[in-house]
Amino acid sequence: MTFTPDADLTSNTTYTITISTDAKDLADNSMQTDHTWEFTTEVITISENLIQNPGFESGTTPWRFYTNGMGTFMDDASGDGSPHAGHITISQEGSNVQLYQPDIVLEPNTQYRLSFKAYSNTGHDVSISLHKHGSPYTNYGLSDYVVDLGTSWSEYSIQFTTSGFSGTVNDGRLRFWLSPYDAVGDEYFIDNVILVKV
Ligand SMILES: [Ca+2]
Ligand SMILES: [Ca+2]
Repeated sequence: MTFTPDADLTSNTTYTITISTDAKDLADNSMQTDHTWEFTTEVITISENLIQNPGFESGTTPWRFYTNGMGTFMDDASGDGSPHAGHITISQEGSNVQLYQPDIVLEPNTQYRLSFKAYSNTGHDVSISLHKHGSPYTNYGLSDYVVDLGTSWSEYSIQFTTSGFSGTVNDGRLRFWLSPYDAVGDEYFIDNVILVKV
């Protein structure tokens, strides 16, 4: 006998199945008593992306670009298989050039995986940090991790364990740091930024 539910079952839930005495065998004999058993579905943890607007498909918010040189940040470039990507153009080098997203909620001493797609027109690189958004900018477990970008879309993945805080925080800043790698005329493209608990 095969039972096909109308809707998907919910994870981590106990279901009870009853075959009542209405059930009959091929010779038309009813069962003498109801037969009941139960089972529990598996626990499935769906890791939620902690990054807002991860593919730059809804404008540039809440991403922020800062440079003490000169440059622009827009969502006017094509992504890798999507209409938009984050697009930074450098018109004057700076010593502090960063694309970041604040207000990231993080649990202490927990494994996370950051992945993203990126390239630059010169293959110039970027480094990634995750730190407290405000002073004293405490590092939260990912510090100046250098990613060797190429000149066409590639996907990068970094696994790390949070540190530097003891209770859940909501003030993480994920930072793509372009100096000292950037140069005048550089264009950087970033898309599909995904930060999940592992
Ligand atoms: Ca995109
Ligand atoms: Ca490179």
